[in-house]
Amino acid sequence: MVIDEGLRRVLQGARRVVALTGAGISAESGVPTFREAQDGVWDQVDPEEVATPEAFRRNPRRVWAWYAHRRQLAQQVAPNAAHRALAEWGRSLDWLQVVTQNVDGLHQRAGSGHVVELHGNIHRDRVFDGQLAADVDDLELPRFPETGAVLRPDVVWFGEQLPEGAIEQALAAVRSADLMLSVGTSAMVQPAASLPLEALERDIPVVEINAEPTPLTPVASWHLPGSAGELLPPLVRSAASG
Ligand code: BV8
Repeated sequence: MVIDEGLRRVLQGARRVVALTGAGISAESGVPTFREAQDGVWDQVDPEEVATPEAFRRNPRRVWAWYAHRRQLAQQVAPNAAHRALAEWGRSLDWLQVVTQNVDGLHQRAGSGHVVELHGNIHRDRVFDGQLAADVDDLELPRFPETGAVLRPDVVWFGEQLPEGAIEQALAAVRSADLMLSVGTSAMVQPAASLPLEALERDIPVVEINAEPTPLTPVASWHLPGSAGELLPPLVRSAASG
């Protein structure tokens, strides 16, 4: 990978970094992204149709089956070189704030100390505060022991607000950063996808690392095409060699 002189200078001068990450950073750990064909049993699933409160209201068992499957996958995989490179870089900077759209918890397992989970965490449950459809057979759904209330995965579905304070924390980090990365995200889901644009509006350089071009590519300061596991370690080494 060729790191041009301009990018090298920005990397070596960076002290406060924000890294926005998406499913692509976990791909090399073996976690399928939404955009790829779902693995095996879930190749018919359209996430925007299943990852919604309405889908859970109507068919909680099907939504739970998809999340239980993905939770098990996430428990079986390990962080990859990309997660580890961000954790390592964070130890030599004033700070590195990970802002992830992923729910797999792999950044924390890799040792990143500052992680904002914009879309929740698949390993946690919370009480479903909506109303299941009248004809739903709600037997065998996971329930909160003390009250018997139906549980749901503690993730953010399409059409739902992000966790309290998450986007504010992410924006605060972007506004005081001197460099922003966008790694392994299709840069389409809002409000996450607006964060790199906020950086660019403040003349904060944005480096995109992604396997394919995205709507961010034309405006990013640098676009490094390829896999996060291959591109992030040398990029962090170049930053640390300053
Ligand atoms: C909200 C958790 C307020 C659950 C997820 C119209 C216009 C604009 C916005 C909207 C609109 N209509 C509705 C909206 C709002 C909506 C939205 O943005 N929709 C999109 C589809 C247009 N957003 C919301 O609803 C959000 N809430 O806005 O609240 C509100 C309230 C009511 C009404 C309106 C607004 C909540 C969104 C959160 C949804 N939850 N995940 C779960 O995980 O099950 S989103 C989920 O999909 C991910 O978190 C991720 O953010 C998103 C995309 O998934 P993928 O594409 O797989 O992953 P990613 O984007 O990361 O892409 C992978 C990339 O990696 C690819 O580009 C690939 O090339 C690359 N790659 C692959 N391998 C590698 C790689 N790159 C590097 N290395 C590799 N090895």
